[in-house]
Amino acid sequence: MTVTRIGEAVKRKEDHRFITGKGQYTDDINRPGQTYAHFLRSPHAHALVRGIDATAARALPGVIAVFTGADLAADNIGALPCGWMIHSKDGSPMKAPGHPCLAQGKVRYVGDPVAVIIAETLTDAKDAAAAIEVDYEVLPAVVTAAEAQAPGAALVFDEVPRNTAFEWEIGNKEATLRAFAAAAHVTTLDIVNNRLVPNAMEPRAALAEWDSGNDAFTLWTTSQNPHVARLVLSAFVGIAPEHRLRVIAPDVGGGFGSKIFVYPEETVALWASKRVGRPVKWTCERMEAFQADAHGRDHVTHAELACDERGRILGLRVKTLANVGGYLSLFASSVPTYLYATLLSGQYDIPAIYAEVDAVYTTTTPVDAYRGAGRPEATFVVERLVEVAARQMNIDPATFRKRNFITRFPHQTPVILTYDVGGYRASLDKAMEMADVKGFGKRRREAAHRGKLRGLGYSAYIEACGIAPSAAVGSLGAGVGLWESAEVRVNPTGTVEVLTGSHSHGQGHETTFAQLVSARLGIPIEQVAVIHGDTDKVQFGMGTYGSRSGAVGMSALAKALDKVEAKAKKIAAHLMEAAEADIEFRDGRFTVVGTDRGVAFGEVALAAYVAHKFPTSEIEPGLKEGAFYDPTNFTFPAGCHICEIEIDEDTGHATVVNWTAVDDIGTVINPMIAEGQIHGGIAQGIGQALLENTRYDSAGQLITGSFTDYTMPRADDLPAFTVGLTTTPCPSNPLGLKGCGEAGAIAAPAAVINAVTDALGSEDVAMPATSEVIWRALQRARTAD
Ligand code: MCN
Repeated sequence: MTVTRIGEAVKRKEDHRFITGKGQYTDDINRPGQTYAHFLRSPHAHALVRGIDATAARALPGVIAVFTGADLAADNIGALPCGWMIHSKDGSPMKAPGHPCLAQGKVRYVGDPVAVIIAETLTDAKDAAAAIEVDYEVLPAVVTAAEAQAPGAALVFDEVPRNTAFEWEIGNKEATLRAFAAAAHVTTLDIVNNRLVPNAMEPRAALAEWDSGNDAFTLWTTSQNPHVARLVLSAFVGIAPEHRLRVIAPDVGGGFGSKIFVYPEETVALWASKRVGRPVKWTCERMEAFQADAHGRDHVTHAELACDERGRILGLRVKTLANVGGYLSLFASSVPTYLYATLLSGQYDIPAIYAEVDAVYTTTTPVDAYRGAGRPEATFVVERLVEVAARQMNIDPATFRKRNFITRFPHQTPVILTYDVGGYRASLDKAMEMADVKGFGKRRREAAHRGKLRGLGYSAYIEACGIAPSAAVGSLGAGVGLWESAEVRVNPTGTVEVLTGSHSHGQGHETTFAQLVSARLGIPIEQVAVIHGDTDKVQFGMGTYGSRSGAVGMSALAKALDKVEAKAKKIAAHLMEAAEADIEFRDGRFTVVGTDRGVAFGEVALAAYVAHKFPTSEIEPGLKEGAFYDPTNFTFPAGCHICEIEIDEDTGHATVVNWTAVDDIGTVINPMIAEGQIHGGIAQGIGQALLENTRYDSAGQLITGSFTDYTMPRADDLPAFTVGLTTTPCPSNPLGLKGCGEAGAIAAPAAVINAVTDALGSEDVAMPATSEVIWRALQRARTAD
């Protein structure tokens, strides 16, 4: 039995069940009499659905029902909502015609669900899908945002001209124009931020059950935010009143943002469970997930940086086309706007910034949040511009960065955010020392002897985490702020249950939240259970994304613990017949200051319930407290990653040989978990930079639709990471925490590409910098020579 401390590398409590195969994922759960759902999906990127004939399918053995969009409409099941409202620069509201769960007359991407078959077995359901006749009138596909905006392009929605959902702007256009007019040097880059498929280890799944006796539903599902899912399914889609819908997100095997949204399949399974009067199970298959899970990134950006003759940044100008796919997914409007363009100041003191973002429909899978969501795209733009500008001006890239870092806090950027605290130079200096930048020249020369080109790249990233304080979100013009809830239930024996609205799907909350309780109450971590992911147990919560669970979820827990301690103190005072003001709580004991009298936390807990040695007219029995926490600002994790890469001159193959990450994530609860989070993010960032790409052909067919064509990073693609920390505690939450869950994915792509371009001596290389891309760059350079 161990009492843990904040800052201690406690091993993850949940890992015992995961590594012994005792985790309970949605697909592990089965209900008596359950049926199986299979979705018939569009083989076309863009087509009118003239008719669906399911007569033959319905007659096949094992088939219980076949439903189409018409059945949902007949039951008044609404479209999926389209997230935060964005207004275009002309003041008009974004054009979001809605996302039907099953096609209503038209399909808008390959994989768009057209019908669902409910059958006794999955095989029966799949066989029946082959027997459904769909009369499609195929329309031209539009795959890229530029193509979709071109005159004469096919319209994804008839009512959305130029396929443009919104044309948004941020910053000061005139001031930026003036900055560029005064510039001694302008750096220009055209950047493609490649589209990614999230590929969580566990695919999405749903098991829905309708209780006819109470007309109530239970949905087990792979959600990162079960309460928000319940709210959407109830208030927007209209499946059932909120109190008659229980959503349980049991163990979830990763999400990386892709499980925040309410998708068609989970919604249809829930609705269908009542229609067929039996539980309905659906588990996405891997290749199906490539088409059906929301993708990430897919920005095309024209970016310019204006500098004076000494390399001081004067202004930054950006025009980004964000491909949102066939429908506007739940957070798709906020990712390329509030989460992207507000971070375009990076770590730099930039006097003037102006950014324009067009969100464009195409006939591709919808695009939404994926680890970092907007912030990796912003970091990539800023860190590539800075790197290229430095090289063009013959200034050492580290010196260029230091010359432009923000050094005074709080710092108001020209793109709304107020950075509270930071130490950017300290992170860069520490990273340079840990990476032995001084010895790089020698390593480069040694590599050249082996026929390798060696390069070094920096990425000084910043992110806004702890999404999303009401105060800050209000100033961004969006209506909703996102707080978090926590309840601490102290049992009579002194053990504790924490109920949190955060959801752990790989981040180790069962350990870190328990660690906080153990440290605060002085009780062994083994005596603390963390309960999450069930709307019947936790009343409401906003869930996990935007690296918010530490900064917001644990702050709510800290607030609830304050209340527990305050009440326990009152009880302890009565137990020891002392004045409350004389009671001190430390290391799990309440003592009367200046005496040897004391009671353990457990004794107070017992007294709170069963041995009322206190007037219940004054103090209510029991020890259970709850809190909601709404932060006053985002947290701003920042740091510097340095990548060292070697390129084989003959094949173009790039090998990441060293990785140094110095991150400022404020106070650290559990360094082992935080490091693990940073490692995972770096792996994903390296994947984006070197390997992963989502490609459609001109007909809108996904040609990277499996792991055969879509290259995920593997262990042998990655070096051992060297991770260090600098710490500036966050002033806007009681624990001083900043998030760490996305940092690696935000920092890594720019560090890799900066290293590749350094090795090649070229200015630009597109992501992913595969062997072919690099080999071609080498050939071009040779031809130019
Ligand atoms: N932590 C800490 N000290 C800090 C900050 C955090 O010890 N200063 C701990 C926290 O207590 C928590 C973990 O580190 O146990 C991550 O905390 P935080 O940065 O607040 O992130 P969240 O818990 O909110 O997780 C969300 C984040 C996001 S947005 C994505 S995407 C992501 C990520 O976490 N998806 C993941 N990490 C993932 N890890 C796994 N295994 N699977 C995913 O899907």
